Formats: sequence, C-alpha cells, structure tokens
Amino acid sequence: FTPRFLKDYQPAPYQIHTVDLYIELDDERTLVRNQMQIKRHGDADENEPLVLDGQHMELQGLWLNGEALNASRYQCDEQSLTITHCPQAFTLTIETLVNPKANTALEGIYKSGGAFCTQCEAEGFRRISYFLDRPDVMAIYTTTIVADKDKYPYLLANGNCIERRDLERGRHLVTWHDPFQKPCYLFALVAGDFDLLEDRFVTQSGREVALQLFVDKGNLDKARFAMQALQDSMAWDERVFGLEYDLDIYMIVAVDFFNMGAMENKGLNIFNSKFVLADQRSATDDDFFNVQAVIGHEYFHNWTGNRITCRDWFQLSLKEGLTVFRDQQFSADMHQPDVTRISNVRLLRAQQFAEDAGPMAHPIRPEKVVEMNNFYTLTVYEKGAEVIRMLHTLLGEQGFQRGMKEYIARHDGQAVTCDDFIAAMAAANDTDLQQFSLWYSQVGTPQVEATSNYDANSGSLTLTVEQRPASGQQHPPLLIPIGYELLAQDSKKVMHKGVLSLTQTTQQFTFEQLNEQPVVVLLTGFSAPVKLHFSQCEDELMTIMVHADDGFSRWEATQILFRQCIAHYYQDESFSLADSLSRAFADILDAEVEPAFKALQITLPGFAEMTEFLQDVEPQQLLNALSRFKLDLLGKQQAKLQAMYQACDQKLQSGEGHGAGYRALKNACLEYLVQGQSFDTEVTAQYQKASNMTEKIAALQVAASENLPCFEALNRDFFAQWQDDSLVMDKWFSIQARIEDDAVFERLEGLLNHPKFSMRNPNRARALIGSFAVHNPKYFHHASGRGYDWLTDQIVKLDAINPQVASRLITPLIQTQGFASSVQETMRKRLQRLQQLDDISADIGEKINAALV
Ligand code: BAL
Ligand code: ZN
Repeated sequence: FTPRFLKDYQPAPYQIHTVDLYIELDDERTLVRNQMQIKRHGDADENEPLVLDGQHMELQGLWLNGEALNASRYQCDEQSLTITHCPQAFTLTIETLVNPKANTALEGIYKSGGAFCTQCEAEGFRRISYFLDRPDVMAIYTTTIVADKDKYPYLLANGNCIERRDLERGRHLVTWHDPFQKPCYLFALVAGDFDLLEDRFVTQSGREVALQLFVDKGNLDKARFAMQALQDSMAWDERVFGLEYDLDIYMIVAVDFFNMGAMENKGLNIFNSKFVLADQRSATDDDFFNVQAVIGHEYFHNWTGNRITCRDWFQLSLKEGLTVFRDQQFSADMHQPDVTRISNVRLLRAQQFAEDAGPMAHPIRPEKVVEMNNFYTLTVYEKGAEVIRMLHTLLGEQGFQRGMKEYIARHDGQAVTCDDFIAAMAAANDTDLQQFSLWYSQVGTPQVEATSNYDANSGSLTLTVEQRPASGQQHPPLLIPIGYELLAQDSKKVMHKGVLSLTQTTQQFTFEQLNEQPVVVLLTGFSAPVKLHFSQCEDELMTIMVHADDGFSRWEATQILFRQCIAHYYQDESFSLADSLSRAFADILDAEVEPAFKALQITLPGFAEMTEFLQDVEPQQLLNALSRFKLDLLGKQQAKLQAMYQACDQKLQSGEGHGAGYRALKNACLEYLVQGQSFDTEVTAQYQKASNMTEKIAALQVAASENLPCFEALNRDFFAQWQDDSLVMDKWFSIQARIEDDAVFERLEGLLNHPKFSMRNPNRARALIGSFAVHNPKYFHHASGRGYDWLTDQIVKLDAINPQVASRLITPLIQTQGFASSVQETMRKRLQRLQQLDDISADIGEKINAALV
C-alpha cells in the first residue's frame, strides 16, 4: 500500500487536449475506442515516456498518428500503459475491452439493474480507458455510444447531443459533445430504459435550459420533488452567488446501485436513487430534506468543482468544503436557519470529531493518501465547510461574495489549489489570511478554554480565551472566530453581540461600561469547529436556553445541561434527576418556539455524541445512563409529553402549520413515551393512521427498539406492503439491524440470507451492516466481542465485492478511541485478524494499518 504525498506534486509532462470516445456497450465485452490529441509540456524532457493509468481492461489495439504501435514502443501492466519516444504533439488511439457486468466495485462502467452507468471520481476513468487520470489534465470530450435500441433507448453523456441515428441489427448510435474542458473524473455515460420527467429553467440572462430527470419506470411521481429542488437550486445560485448554468441541458439519472450519494458529472449528474425519489407515502421528512440538499450540492458543483476544479486530489476540500457550505446555506434559506445549523453541528460533533480524533485523522487538505476513495470524509466535507463558514463569518456576506467573484475571475476553466482560493479571498478583501490558512493543515479538533471576570467597580468584563491543539497535535495558534452575545441578567436583553478574533494562544477581550454583570454566550452559531470549555452555572445556561438571540446557542445550552446530567448518571449508578433539570425540561416543553426547534431541544445527545464528552467509556454503562436519564425525564414530565404528543397529532390532523415540524416534535415525544412500555396501543395507532412515512417508520422504529408487543405484527405488515420498494426496504433492513434483543445475531444471519438482501447493492449493505454497527451500540459493543466479530466477517465478504463500501463500513471498528482500554483491546483483535488476511484491498489496508500502529 504505497502512499502518495502532497509535497511530491508535479505537473503532468503531457496534456490531453481532446478526447473522442467511441463506446459499444455490451454486458461483458464493452469496446472503448479512445482517440486523444496529446502534447508534451514545453518544459518536459523529450525522452519522457507517456505513462497512462489503466486497470481491469484488455488492451486490443494501439495507434500513434494512425499507425499501429510496434510492441517495442510500449509496455502494459496491471496499473499502466507506458509509451516511449512520443513526438511533441500526436494523436493516440487506444482500443480496450471492459466487463461492466463483472464490475462489482461500481467504479468505471458498470451495470445498475438493467442500465449501464459510470462513476469516475476519484480514479474510475482508468477502468474505462488508459488515460492521465488526474484532475489537472482537462480536455474537450466527444462521446459516441452504440447499444441495442430496444434495451437502451436512452444513450446519455456529457454536454449537448450532436448526432443520433439508427444502425443495423437493432442498434442505435448517439454522439454527445461537451464544449467545456473537464477532467476525466467528470466524464459520465448512461444507457438504459427510463421514465423521463422534463421541465425547463430560464436563466437570469434569458437562456432556456432543458431539465431532464431519468428514473426507473413507474417512478415519475416520485421525481417531481427533485425537479422542483433543481429549479430552486438554479434560482438560488443566481440570486445569492450570481452564478448561472452554462449548458443548454441538465440531466439527472437515478440509479439503485451507487457507492456515493450522487455525482456532479458535467451536465449529466448520476444519483443514488435515495437522493432523487421521494413522495409522502414512502419518504420521510428527512429524506425530502436530503433530496433537496443533495440536488443542490451537485448543481452547485457546476461552478465550484466543474468550472473550477482541483489541481490534485489532496485539494478535494477546495470543491467539497466550499460546495457543502453552499448547500448548507441553500438548505438554511429553504428551511429554518437555526434548525438547519443545529443539524450541521450534530453531524459534525457526532461523527467528524470522532474521525478527527481517530486513526484516520487528517487535515481538510490531506498530505498523504494511499487510497483516494478513503478521503471522501466528514473532515474534507463537513469540517471543510466549517472552514469556509469561518471565512464567511470573518469577511461577512459581502466580503465573501467579493472573494468568490475574484476566485472565479482568476480561475474559471482551471484546476487549482486551496491556496489559490484563499489568495483570491484575501486579495478581494485586502486582508491577510496567512494565519487563517493553517486550518488547511491542522489535524484534530482544537480546544478553546474561556473564563470571564466582571469588575463591578469599573463596569468591565474581561474574557480570557485560550486555544490548544487537539491532544497529541502541535501547531501555531489558529485564527478562530468566536461569536458572542452578552445578555443582561435582569431584562434578559442582548447588550452586545459580535465576533471575537482569537489569534493568539491566550488572549483577553474587554468590554467596558457594563452596569451589570452579563450572561456571556460564546461560540454563537457554532462559529468554529472547536471544543469549547466555558464553565457556566445552571442558572446561566437556563437564561441562555430561553433568551439568547442565537438559536444554536439556545439549543446548545440545553445540550450542555443534558450532557452534564448524563455524565452524572454515567458516573453514579444511584444518581437521579434533580428537580431543577426537570423544571428546565418542562420550560422547554412549554416554550413558544417552532415545533422543529423544540423537537431538537428535547432530543438527548446520543451514544456517539456522549463518547466525545466522556473518557474511557464503558459502552454498556453509557447506554444504561442514557436510558435511566430518559426514563427519569419521562417519569417527571409524562403528562406534559403526552399532552404535547396529542397536541402535535391534532395539529397534523387539522393540517395546521408546517407538518414536518409537528411530525418531528411528535416523534421526539414518542421516543420518551415508549420508555415505560405502556404505549403499545398508541404506537400501533400511529403506525396504522399515518399517511406519511415519517410517522409510520417512527412508530415501527420505537416498537423495534423497545421490543413492544405490537412490533411483530407491524413489522410483518410493513414488509408485506413495501417489499417491492427498494428504498423502503432499506429502511426495513435498517430497523431489523437495530432490534435490541438477545436473538440479534441469529436475526442478522437470517437477514444476510434474506431474498431481499444483496451485498452487491451498497444501499442494502449499508442499511443492514452499517445500521447494526452505528445504531445498535448495545450489541455492537457486546462484551463478548460478538458484534465486532460479526462486522469483521461482513467486511471480509464485502471487501471482495466492493472495497469502497467495505471501507466506509469499517469506521466504527477503527474508532476505538474514547473507549475503556479493555474495549479497545477487544476491537483491535478483530483488526489484527483483518490485517493478517492476504488479499485485503488498499482501502481497508490503509485504515487497518493506521488503526494498528
Ligand atoms: N464529488 C463526489 C460526490 C459529491 O461530493 O458531490
Ligand atoms: Zn460534492
């Protein structure tokens, strides 16, 4: 497993300027003829060989300037094709055969159901043809596809369609030309028989763009929401960023077999159907939210990723961090900003913080990579977006947009670096961002410690703020924006608010002329991806919980109270709920706030979030603490929770207000109410009455997790009703994996052999294996180690089929940090077993080696 290093970057000695592809599709013998115009770079040595990347292909023929190449001029191995004595400019034609049907890794050309499709990011194009498979090689593509017309009436590729005709033997040919130069990772091809939803978008300059959404037959109604989301994304990018779409057509194809969420191929996005198909009956409110966010994300890539791309893969966050920030802003504008922001932070703290503290910790711009697919991480994406958000906070919306304009003016059509982005931002705002750019190279979650001191005589408040690198890390002080509010004790009004720039290891900030001691709110809006330590008493937190302007801080105050309380339960088996906290919980339930916000406020920190805040965690002890705390809250506030549950139900039945908010709150109450096991009738009623998946699946989920008597009947009913809907079946498998009873391992074995289960379908594998490892901590962390064994067994099987998916699913096993040493040891034994296997993929090998150093 040989690593590559950012410091070793060299420009390619050759550039490929045009690519003409002729592809005759066949299940097992797809022919690819690739004709390229290539030039040697002016600075390169004329003896420099041309080394093209290529894997899993059969070379059929090779021509240079039309002449078949003599065998002495080239060498071919499992990874590359090397050609010597190349002229300065030439045409190279390569013919290869590939086998889409045997391609279970789902990179390059493969079959999803009956359709051919492609996935080239990061390094999948090398499975289609020999190529300089790196993002700084940008070319103009013309793609001709030939296939059987009955089976594959739609033949799609990037750009505009320039030719279409029938051929002999029932075949047809379609040619596409993409006028924008692009790296090969943005190449795409699809051939299949679909239902097509069509619409249009008129851009701000008056150009008409055809919008086409291709879905499996019978699913047209489930595509309408995605079409609306696309139109909303296009309008939003024009309104907020002034960015207009550039081609005459924008196509999205939904496929069932897909490693990622979706892919931003130029003009031809390919999506996991999970992020396209949605209707009220079969999709939850979260599914709708995600469809809109992912449609937006891929669309926004057209500028941040496609028009301006990455010089090399170490720069991935250049496009991903920025585009996640853009999709988060889009979602915030389309929904409630506070609720959206809290969701972003929950994901970051529950998962990215763990990654940043684990064996695969890396900077948002990694410096060393074995398998690039391992770096499509929460760090590159989510922490990357937080870094962009900090820039936005420091520069303000106008300054940020000035920087974006400068970035695009300088680099449109280029493959660039994170440093280029920062330089454009700095130049446009006449500021120095050198210290800020340290965020691109630091590892781990920084710690910030704050204390406050109020001097009543002088009316001044001094905040002393100190920053420290994450444990085991070293770096100079970062520029950390710290949002704050000062709340008056009596009136509870906000006296001051703003952003402090922490630039030194320790720094003091003084506020004068305060005639009373304020309540200090720090890190408003979660203004930096740090762990804040700022000791505040219960009264202060309760004031913030109700009166802070900033919604994130109001939510965070309740979370701090909950976390502190859960820590007491964890440390002391006889601990029981203090009246003050019970009253605070009642205040939250009584408060006049949006239901979606209230739902978040009463949702307790989960297992993963709590392992971040405790040390040497004994998993069963933590689960026990979480459940006792919930039960005690229910014991004290059952009447209020029940009333709230019923009030939400009535609002929903009367169709009043925003349904999703009431559904979220109703389900959040349900999570408490089922704890006593006396809620069986209500759960059954919720399941049976629900006309939407949000309420139905929540009822089934709590019935499963609490082992309610109604579960078996509801589970059978659900399966009978939805067995032919692939996305809903993923939900069903996920629920089965979460059932907490001693029969879990036999059940899991049965599910692996279930006729609806397939290891080759990434969504299904994630639904069963991923859900068990992440959402069934009681049995995943079973003291016997059986949970770790089961995951290890599945990783071995999956790695032989699809290393990329296997490598994602191993995450809970490598993140041993935070657990008690005996737990870590039990986990490591399973990793050692994997390390001893001969034929493990580079994807898994890189992670295990990192975990076992
Ligand atoms: N570029 C890979 C999928 C995505 O981030 O949009
Ligand atoms: Zn992306």
